[in-house]
Amino acid sequence: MKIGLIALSGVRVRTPELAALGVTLPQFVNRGQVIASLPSLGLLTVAGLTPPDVEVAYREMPDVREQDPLERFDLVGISSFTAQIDEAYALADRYRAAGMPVVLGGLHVSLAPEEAATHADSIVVFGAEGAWPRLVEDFRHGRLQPRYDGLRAGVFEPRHYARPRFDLLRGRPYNHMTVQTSRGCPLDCEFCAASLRITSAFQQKPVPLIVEEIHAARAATEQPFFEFADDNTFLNKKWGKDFLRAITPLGLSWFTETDISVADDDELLDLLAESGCRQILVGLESPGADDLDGIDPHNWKRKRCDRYLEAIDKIQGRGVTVNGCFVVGLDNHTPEIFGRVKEFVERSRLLEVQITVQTPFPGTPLYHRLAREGRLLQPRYWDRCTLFDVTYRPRGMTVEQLEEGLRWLFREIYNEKEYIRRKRHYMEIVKQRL
Ligand code: B12
Repeated sequence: MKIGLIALSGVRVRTPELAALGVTLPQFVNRGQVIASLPSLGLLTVAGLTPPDVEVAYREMPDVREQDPLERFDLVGISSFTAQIDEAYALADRYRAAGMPVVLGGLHVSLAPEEAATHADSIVVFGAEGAWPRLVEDFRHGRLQPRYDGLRAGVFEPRHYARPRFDLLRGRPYNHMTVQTSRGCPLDCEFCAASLRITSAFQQKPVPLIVEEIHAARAATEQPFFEFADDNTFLNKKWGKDFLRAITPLGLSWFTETDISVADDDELLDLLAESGCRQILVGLESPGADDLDGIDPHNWKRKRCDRYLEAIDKIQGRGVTVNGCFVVGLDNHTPEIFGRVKEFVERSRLLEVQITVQTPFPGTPLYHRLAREGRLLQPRYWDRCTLFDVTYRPRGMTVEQLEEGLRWLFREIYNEKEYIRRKRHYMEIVKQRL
């Protein structure tokens, strides 16, 4: 039996003016090309959970063209993010029309299962752990069920965990690798559409398993740069220190996503720098406390906001850069937000910045609220869930003001001159600390 696991890779933007701008902004494009090469860790995990006597093929399709011939498999598994779900459905329909049964799984399928079920022989909702091994056994015995619910907790326990099949990436021309160290995030921001939505509790992988995964990933790629595919790696400082001590001897270069509280702990920061961490991506979301009111149930980010500048200096002073993420179009934002973000970026000396537009991904609390308030622009706008396309009526400005403000910020922040200025500032901080 041969199972084909198909990843729709690459990045997506819909609004033509933004797409056009994207190709002319050097810093934005560079990062775009790097991230677009990341593999589907979801499908490598599914491959790891497949019984060893079943052959697995992993394929990446950056661009699905109708005329491309379909490779033959006994069973096809396709992963899903919202932005490319229509491409995933079209591909699933073609495989099924050619007589190959299809299983759909992943974030979008978990958030919109009824819709996904109309394009699949079976769907897997939540994690593949606890579902995929059962599904493969059922398929072998001719009793495939239309839906399998995977685990939302305990996914890293020995009886459910399987190491992702990094070996399937051998020969791939990219050296960026993803490894997941945790799943979920208790901050629970209203707009978040990441792994938090397929978990019922924050879960951390035992450190020895992460080290084994790193070795396996290294065996498949020469000198990989690691991106930890987490929502919030250093939530638990004690676990974080154990993890950093374990990976320091490995001599890695790496990146992860976490929250600003890493700056509270000097020992953690020192370990972070020693372990080869090059950059942490932090969701700052907005420069002012009032902007952040209500975005997470405990107003955690609102309470932290006043200390953002100090925290960024502290982290970057260790030689670890901060990629500060801002979301524009929050309910408390008015058109003056664009200028304030620009000003904050200048003051902060952040080396890298990510600006996105608030996006009501289906199934998130934000989606349900905006639907209730009648503010969604279209009933179904999944291909615009790119983080760069406006899909709802903002509260404090018009759709056009939000679109224009986003483009203005892109031009102001992602240009060579600005980047050089930020780099110079960053070097000053590093020198001060030496
Ligand atoms: C790495 C990454 C990428 C990579 C790799 C994509 C890929 N092919 O996997 C790249 C850079 C290409 C990418 C692109 C995009 N991304 Co991205 N990306 C991530 C990131 C950082 C990690 C994802 C990951 O590896 N998770 C770990 C794995 C193990 O989890 P998983 O995929 O959920 O898989 C588990 C289950 O879902 C399930 N499963 C998954 N697939 C399948 C398939 C089958 C058959 C089965 C049975 C089960 C199953 O089993 C797995 C194990 O339990 C997350 C943010 C984060 N911190 O999580 C954003 C994230 C997934 N990306 C996001 C977005 C918006 C995008 C883009 C639209 C950005 C853009 N404008 O282009 C594009 C999407 C284009 C596309 N091709 O789909 C959003 C998606 C939200 C959503 N609900 O759709 C996230 C959550 C970030 C965010 N800010 O919200 N991304």
